[in-house]
Amino acid sequence: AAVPTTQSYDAIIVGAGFAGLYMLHRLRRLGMRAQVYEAGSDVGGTWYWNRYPGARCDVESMQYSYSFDDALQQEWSWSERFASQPEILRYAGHVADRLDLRRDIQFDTRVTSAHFDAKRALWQVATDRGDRVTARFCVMATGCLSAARLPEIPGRDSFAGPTYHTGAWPHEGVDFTGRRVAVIGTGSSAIQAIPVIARQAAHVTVFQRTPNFSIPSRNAPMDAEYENWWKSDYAAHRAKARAMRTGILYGLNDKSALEVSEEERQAEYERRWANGGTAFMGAFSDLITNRQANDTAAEFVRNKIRGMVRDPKVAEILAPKSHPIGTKRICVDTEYYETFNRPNVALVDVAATPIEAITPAGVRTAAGEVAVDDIVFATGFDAMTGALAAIEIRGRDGIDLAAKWAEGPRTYLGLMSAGFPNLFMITGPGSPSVLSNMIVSIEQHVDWLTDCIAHLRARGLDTIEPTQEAEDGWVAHGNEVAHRTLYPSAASWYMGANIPGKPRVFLPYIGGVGVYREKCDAIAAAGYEGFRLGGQNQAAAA
Ligand code: NA7
Repeated sequence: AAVPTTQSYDAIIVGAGFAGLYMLHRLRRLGMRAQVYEAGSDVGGTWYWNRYPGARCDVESMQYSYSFDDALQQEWSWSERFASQPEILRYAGHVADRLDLRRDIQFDTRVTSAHFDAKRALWQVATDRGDRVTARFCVMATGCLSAARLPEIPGRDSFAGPTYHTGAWPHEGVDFTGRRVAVIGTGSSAIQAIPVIARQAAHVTVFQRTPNFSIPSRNAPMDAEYENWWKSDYAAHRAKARAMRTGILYGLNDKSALEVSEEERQAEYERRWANGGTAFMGAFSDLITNRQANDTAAEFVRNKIRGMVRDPKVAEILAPKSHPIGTKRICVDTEYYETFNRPNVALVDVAATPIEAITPAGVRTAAGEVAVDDIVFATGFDAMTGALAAIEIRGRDGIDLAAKWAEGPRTYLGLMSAGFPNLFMITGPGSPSVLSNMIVSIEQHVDWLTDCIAHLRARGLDTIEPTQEAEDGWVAHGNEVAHRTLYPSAASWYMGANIPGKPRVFLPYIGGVGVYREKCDAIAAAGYEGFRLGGQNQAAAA
């Protein structure tokens, strides 16, 4: 039997991470009634769930924060160059308190479906707690790396001991003292967690399928002078960051790696290696577009790995050779490679000897069984589309979003999909999202959406929806830009390659944060070009 709709709102926001929090704040300021549903018991999104040891942001803390409120950015102090998960979570909590956001957030609640009622131009939203509500607008602030994924390994659930996924870590923490631990995966999460677990556990066995390139973070307590430099002119620095390709302010060299001497090239890499962090990829302008240029950076890092890891056989297994550097998300670490010099750490090359099964006692590969007490799955996420696919989303004429996206996501600007009026995605597929400083991209989307909703209201309009033509054009453009780079050559989660059966489509927009913002702004300035705006009583809504 149908449960009656009990509440109506102007907007429903799904998720109370950095996107949902800021969206709520902005809609309130428009005088709208918005309700947020959040699966976790508190705010923070990614930083609420990913509590694994060593979890840390790979964007510098002075840049990984909201910029919309100067008092907020001035009063908050980060204790380290790269903030740890607990500190970022405290920050999210601080923002929620300061803006009094929690009173409009219902926690421990998952949205299960969202259906568009075309007659009334309203979204009907249902939750796993029995809520049945309606709203004119529905904003998916569901995150890009929020649907944790366990691999299909035979016997996976037969293991006798505890298992963990980095993206759903127990809140009380895990004590690995005296224990033998298996870590499956060597992506960003594993690379942060392994050194910390290895210092505590009796023994760690790392199961690596594909090695990754990682740059030392050179993390350190916050330098007071550096903090002051940012804060003394925060607005100007932020403005510069917003115009950058990644939304992160750091020095980009506009020279090609191939136009300089070997000496100059090595010096540039050395300087960036010593500085630490993802700014390494800014060493030359053509690292992600020219394979030969890329090879020089990749070989530099491989040589660093060979220098850090004492056993040459282990070093070769750790040195990535199958993908260009940067085409899988570049990792940032603290003593990752050095950890393999520890007597209590072993590396299993799963590419050579694949995992055959998980047994009650441990992990069995073609090379034999490794007995362990705990298994840590650092196996990643169903990126960018997984969280949306988990909700039954039906637009006009009952069309199902997952079905529409069966061959890969189709959006206009990564903000909306044709046939789904008033359904917005924050940092959706087709926007820079995971290729950028997420907070910069989140603020850009939320600001754009707020202006868009204000525009509709000012004109007495009810709906906005992209045209099929605009969407097709954007998808084609996104593919075209991606294929000008080396990215599609790697079997990465950017390509959907980590999920068996997921179509291979380059998910984020690679044209750059600054360029993308200009496009979005120009489209708005032209009266929301490529969108159809309608009113309930207007023929245009049909
Ligand atoms: P990632 O980057 O998707 O890494 C997942 C890792 O797990 C990666 O090394 C995978 O190897 C490995 N994996 C996945 N399935 C298996 C199986 N079946 N057997 C062996 N190894 C497997 O996820 P993270 O959580 O580290 O990082 C995600 C993002 O979060 C990160 O980029 C930051 O933005 C934050 P593969 O490469 O597929 O061979």
